[in-house]
Parts: sequence; structure tokens; C-alpha cells
Amino acid sequence: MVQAYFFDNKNEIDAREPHCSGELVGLDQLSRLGVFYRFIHDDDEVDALAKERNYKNRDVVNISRASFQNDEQAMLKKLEVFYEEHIHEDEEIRYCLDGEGYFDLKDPICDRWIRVKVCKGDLLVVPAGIYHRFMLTTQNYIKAMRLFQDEPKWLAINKPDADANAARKQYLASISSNT
Ligand code: KMT
Ligand code: NI
Repeated sequence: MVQAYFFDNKNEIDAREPHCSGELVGLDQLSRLGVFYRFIHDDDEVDALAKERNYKNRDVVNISRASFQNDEQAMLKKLEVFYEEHIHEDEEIRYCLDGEGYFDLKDPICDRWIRVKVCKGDLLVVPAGIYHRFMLTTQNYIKAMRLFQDEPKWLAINKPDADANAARKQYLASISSNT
């Protein structure tokens, strides 16, 4: 079962550590934020989900020391970008093919990070406009599929611009009836 919990905010500790506050978060709580979790057993399942939700594009990212020619600094630099709080203007899917990672999703009601640990087979539907960030675990390896509804939009919109973004405003309006 996928693990989700409130992040402990001990920012002096390496972000690749679990940072579990001890306060667990259920899948129902995630779905109220518009985040959906699925366990995927085979490629057909991910293809079916992509078709059902009209996803037209995908790519696979491999993040590990090896994928950066063992250049630890280059890997950490990339992680720094992924770990910056950001939004996307479209709904996107993240699916862990191998290894593991942390997706932190900001609960806009209490303004706290919810950390979701994804392992092989874990898939998250991340709504447009939700603040999130990504980090490896201490295993230092993930292979993940990123699915995009239209053209791959790697564009991450960071604060403070994201606050005024139409996708952000729409997102907040969309979850207000759930909370
Ligand atoms: C995102 O949207 O933050 C990412 O795609 C992070 C990298 S996926 C392992
Ligand atoms: Ni992102």
C-alpha cells in the first residue's frame, strides 16, 4: 500500500530521508485534493487509464547517479529543480516503473506538505494547479513515466507567479466543494 503522511518540516535534514511526522494521510484525503492514486499491475492498465483520460503523450525519466554519469553534483542540481514548489497548467500523471521517490503535495487548506512515497507500480494523477515537488529517497533511484494530456509541458511554474496563475485559481475553486 502506498504511504502518505504529513511532512515533518525538518528542513535541516536531507530531503531524501522520509520526513514522516507520524500523522498519516488516507487516499480519501488525497482525493479531496484532486489527487488520485492507483496501483498498476501491467502496461495495459496504464494504457487504458491514459486512453480513458485522454492522455496523448508520455516520456520516461531515469534519475540516479548513473544517469548523471556518477556526477553527484549534477544529480543534486536536477533534484533541486524538481524540489522547488511548483504547479503545472495541465493535469499530469506520474507512474513509478522502478526504484522509488517522494511526491510532496501541498494541502491548500492547512498549507502543509503531504508526502507520498511511490514505489514500483504506484501511479498518481496530479491535478493542474496543485503545488507539489519531487525528491528521490535515500535509494537514489527512480524510473518514472510522466504522462501528459497534450504536448509534454515540462514547464513548471514556481512561486510567486504560480499564485496568480489561472490553473491555480481554477484548482482552488475545484476543491472548495470537497473540503
Ligand atoms: C514533477 O512534475 O514534479 C516531476 O515530474 C518530477 C519528476 S518525475 C520523477
Ligand atoms: Ni511537477
